[in-house]
Amino acid sequence: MSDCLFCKIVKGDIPSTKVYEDEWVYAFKDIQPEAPVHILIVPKVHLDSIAKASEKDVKLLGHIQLVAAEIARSEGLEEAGYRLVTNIGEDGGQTVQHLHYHLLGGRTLKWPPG
Ligand code: DGP
Repeated sequence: MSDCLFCKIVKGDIPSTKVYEDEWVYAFKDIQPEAPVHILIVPKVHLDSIAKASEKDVKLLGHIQLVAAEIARSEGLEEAGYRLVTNIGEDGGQTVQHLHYHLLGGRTLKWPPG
């Protein structure tokens, strides 16, 4: 999508601090970190949110979660734990309409979130 912020970041049209990249996925540091480690993991193809995913996306979605675990490992979060979360829609707190998972860690996270 030409006017999508995260599509522009994936393409390199808007700068970001890259953490990981492969054929399907791009991961970068969140511009407004809510924890010492706050990384966004996005598919390179545009999908509005998990609510718009379908059976054809199953492999991609599984891949994203394994990538998230690998990034968490490389950030040294595995032992203490971390959170992987995706916001959906207005009430879910989604502000960017391109599917993204927040990987948060480096401090004790409260539950439930606000
Ligand atoms: P959400 O509220 O779940 O849609 O999360 C969107 C996140 O995207 C939010 O934590 C802030 C982050 N963000 C917004 N604009 C930019 C940007 O231009 N660069 C980076 N790195 N992160 C951004």
